[in-house]
Amino acid sequence: MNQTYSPKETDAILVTDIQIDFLPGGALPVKDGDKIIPVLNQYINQFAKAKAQIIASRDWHPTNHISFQAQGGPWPPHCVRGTEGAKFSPKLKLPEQTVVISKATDPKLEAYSVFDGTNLSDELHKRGVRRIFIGGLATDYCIVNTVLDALKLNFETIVLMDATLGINVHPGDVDRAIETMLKNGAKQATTTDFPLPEDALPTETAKPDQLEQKPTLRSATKKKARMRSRGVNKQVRTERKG
Ligand code: VGL
Ligand code: ZN
Repeated sequence: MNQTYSPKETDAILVTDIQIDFLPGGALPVKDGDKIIPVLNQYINQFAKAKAQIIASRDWHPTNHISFQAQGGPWPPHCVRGTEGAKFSPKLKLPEQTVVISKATDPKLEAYSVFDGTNLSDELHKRGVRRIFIGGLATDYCIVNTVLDALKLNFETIVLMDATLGINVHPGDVDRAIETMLKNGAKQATTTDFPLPEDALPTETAKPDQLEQKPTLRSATKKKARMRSRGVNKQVRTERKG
């Protein structure tokens, strides 16, 4: 049987690096990277309804970052802080309360993990987070390194398998990254391991007594509106007639 995860307040969803440069057409595109955005949006919506913490990371390099080819690194320039390519995709729907974490900001240091050189751990502890669900880009860099750090810090760590994609510079990199995460204690989940979106509504709105009250409230509002538009006397006459 599938384990069902119900998001709660002590959970966090960490959405990694959904930035223009990592998407098709960008400076360092992940193939089909845009396809996971609607899936992420659906998870984000579900986690927001459950009042879980929403965290979004971004690769946020200075122009002379060590990971760029001009500095002897492996990558073309990408996600240079303040540029168009470093922006989150406009298709990603991040709620207002999202905590944004910028990473790999030191020119001299590569940092794939969102924990590396950031205040992510403090943010999570401050909010009482125990479980981290992670999705985004790229499985074989940011995600595997972040997941291994999360496990070391004793967070229960779940990879959202239908909302992550990798680069695969060497064929098999993504498969190896997944194997490494699982071997170190990460769990994996997909959309089907979560309650259907309509079941995930806050419990108050689903209480039968409140649903029964709804028609009453609605007719009371209508009555008031009629009284306002027609005047009290007319309203009284209408009611006598009825
Ligand atoms: C990443 C490649 C280059 C990542 C960052 O965070 O996944 N990958 N820079
Ligand atoms: Zn980078």
